[in-house]
Amino acid sequence: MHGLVRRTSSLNRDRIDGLRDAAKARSLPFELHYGNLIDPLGLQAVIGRVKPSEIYNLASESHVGISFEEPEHSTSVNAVGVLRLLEIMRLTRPECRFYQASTSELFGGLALRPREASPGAARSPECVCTETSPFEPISPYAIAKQYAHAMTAFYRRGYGLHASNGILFNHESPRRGFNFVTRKITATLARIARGADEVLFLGNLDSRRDWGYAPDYVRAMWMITTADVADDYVIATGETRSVREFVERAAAVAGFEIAWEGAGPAEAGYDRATGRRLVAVEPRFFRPLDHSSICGSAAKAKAVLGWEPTVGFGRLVEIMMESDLGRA
Ligand code: F7E
Repeated sequence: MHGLVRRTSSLNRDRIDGLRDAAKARSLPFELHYGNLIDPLGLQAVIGRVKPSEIYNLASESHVGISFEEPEHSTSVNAVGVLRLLEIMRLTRPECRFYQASTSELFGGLALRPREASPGAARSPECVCTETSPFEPISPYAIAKQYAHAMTAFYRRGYGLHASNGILFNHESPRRGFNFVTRKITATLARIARGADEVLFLGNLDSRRDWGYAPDYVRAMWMITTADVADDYVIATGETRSVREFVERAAAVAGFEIAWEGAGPAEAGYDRATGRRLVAVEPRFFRPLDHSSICGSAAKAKAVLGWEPTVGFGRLVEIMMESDLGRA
């Protein structure tokens, strides 16, 4: 097992620390190499040295919100970086299998189209996306990922490489970075419960996502890459929940019951028992463009690969919240 890591002035590898021991326990080699998707010569050198049989490209400027601030960097890494990898593979290691971390963000704009509400529905029906749904990216992140998605499919069709896209909806775990909304919620509420923080500041509370459990999705990546035939697959749970619901569930695990008051930027969440303000809305966490109601159908992954998620929304929130309460 080999990993590519970016050089940083301080080490930030705590999330992969366990991998070395896991590899050792299975008598597998484990080696990290410095590399960067914006440095093709470095990539070529590593691929030449390691001679991989499978490449999983999860490297990305992966924060959608930050991609609005750094659109060119996002494009260089998320779009052209993938072309660099594919071209090196084609020229030097065509027998290698390739997995591209594609994304549900490709469908973002579909959620902004007006849709017919079903009679009696409290809100518009969700847009259920499949492998044949049209792409409508609405962020620099997603526009770059669309290029990478198309290139991966092109190297498969045009050059016969075993190259697949996993169109993954949001996948979360205690290893999620702190500036993604799920982990921000669980880590901050855990600190609040332990008296080490006061208020959780969030953007759009009514934004909805199809949230699954990352280990289930990593299993899907492996199933996609080791399948006889390379192809593209949507990986999702099929249901959406709002940021607000995530907060309520996580707060309940930490022993709080949230009562919402106010509206828009003045809305806040209070602990029903003490009246203390625990959640507040902060306009800077809103994005110039965002979507809020797409979910995915993983029917093809189920039919062809036998993949299904094993952890639902409630258990996912518990796993993350319990982990952060333990850390705090
Ligand atoms: O935002 C809203 C925010 O940053 C989720 C990446 O892995 O999944 C992820 O992208 C929602 C958005 O993830 C805050 O506006 C409210 O509507 O956790 P997120 P994401 O943008 O969905 C996809 C599939 C990927 O491919 C990406 O790489 O939550 N939200 N308040 C907030 N979001 C953040 N980050 N922080 C807030 O305070």
